[in-house]
Amino acid sequence: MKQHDAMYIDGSWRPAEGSGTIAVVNPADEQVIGTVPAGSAADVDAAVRAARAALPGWAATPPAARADLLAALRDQLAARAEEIAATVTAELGSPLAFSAAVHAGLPVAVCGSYAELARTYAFEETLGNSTVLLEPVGVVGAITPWNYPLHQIVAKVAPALAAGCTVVLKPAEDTPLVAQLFAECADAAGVPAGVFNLVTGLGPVAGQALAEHDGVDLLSFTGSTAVGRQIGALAGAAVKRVALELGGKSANVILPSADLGRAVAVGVANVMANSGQTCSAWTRMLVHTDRYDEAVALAAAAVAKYVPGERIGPLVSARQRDRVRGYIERGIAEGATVVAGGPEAPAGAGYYVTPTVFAEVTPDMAIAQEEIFGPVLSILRYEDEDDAVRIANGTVYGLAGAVWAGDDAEAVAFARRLDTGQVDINGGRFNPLAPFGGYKRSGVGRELGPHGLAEYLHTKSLQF
Ligand code: TXE
Repeated sequence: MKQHDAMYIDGSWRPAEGSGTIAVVNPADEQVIGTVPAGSAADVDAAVRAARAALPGWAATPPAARADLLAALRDQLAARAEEIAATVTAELGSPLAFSAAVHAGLPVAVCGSYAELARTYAFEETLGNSTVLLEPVGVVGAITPWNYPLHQIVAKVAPALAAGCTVVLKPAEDTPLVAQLFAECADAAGVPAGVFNLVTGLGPVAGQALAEHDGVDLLSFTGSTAVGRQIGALAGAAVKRVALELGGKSANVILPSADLGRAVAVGVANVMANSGQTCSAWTRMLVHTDRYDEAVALAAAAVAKYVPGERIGPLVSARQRDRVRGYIERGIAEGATVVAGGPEAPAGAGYYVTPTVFAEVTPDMAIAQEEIFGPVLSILRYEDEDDAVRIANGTVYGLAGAVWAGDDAEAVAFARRLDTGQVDINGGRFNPLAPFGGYKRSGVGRELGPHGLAEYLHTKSLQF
């Protein structure tokens, strides 16, 4: 696998200011597969300066030319899809087929949708006697997590570039290699020097330096609620724009009229995807009491097919594995019933946990309230529709969810009562134009589509 012992700043690969490095580990076999520079505050400063210097030129580039560049970037990502999939599998551990379809495929779709949007978006609008100019916010500091390492990068960088902003990216330390690949793609696509910059490094060092930097106009962060709070506080103190995509505890509500078999099968697949390391995962399945036992049996049977090391990968790190196992033990201690899996780890190397289903979960339990971020499903029962709404809305989060019913209209009527940013109706299909983001403590702002683009734009009104 090709690697850089340098960072991409101002259009070229430069050595880091210090000599620190970060080891990258394959979570499937615990072997070190490479090292990347551990960037310092000085490296972040160099990258922010480059981004600031490049801003006037890029902001003045016509949207159609920005669109052409994003189309070229999409083509680069598509051309290198195999390499991208192999890299994500090596540093995240996801099965290769999933890496190819999702980790490599999704960014192509998202980058392509921003190439289109840059071309068609109304960067100027008329309101009565005013003309409103939509202008780039400026230099963006993007801090991304490891769970969908390339998607998270593209979901920030593509709209930022479409808007005319310049970017400094600090990717997760667990998955920096695909970030290097992305920088190569940006370079090959012809992104001008300084418009996109990559600083690898640790969160509390490079991430913190970026979040605190005066030269950054907008912070876009995806990750834990704890760090999101700190970033939001820094942005508040500096009065700068912030977008936060944080955790979730989404509900998969199966109404009595639904096709139970399909709803459970899709629901289980949703939670197991990416080893459960998905902020929008439907980790709480809500089933009417009359069909509860049937749903539990179906879910337990479905999960048994997720054999670790075959259909489901490891977790990203020993820390995440221990955290998830801790939640499984906690669920047992709180009195929930394990109907599949449990805390015993599969034998051998790798940060695996056994896919687990809990039944008889009550809304007050930690496994019904907190983000576990692993292949663990909690099944709760409800008595009637009001009860289901109460349970679904009864966490601090509100990122995603699903509703299943005999027809879409019934599901939509229920979805209107949910305090959450995105709901899949009777299954749903991914749409790169649909806004994604949280109600409540799941975050601030939206990603993807025109709503995601708007985060990177200032409005200036001219009155005539
Ligand atoms: O996240 P962190 P972690 C949730 C999920 C998971 C938990 C912990 O529940 O179990 O968070 O994951 C950078 N200043 N999500 O510890 O630390 C860090 O380098 C600036 C949900 O890995 O928040 C990385 O680039 N930056 C989620 C990024 O923040 C800092 C995805 C995310 O890491 C920093 C991932 C600091 N002080 C985890 N400290 C989602 N919403 O999809 C860390 N970082």
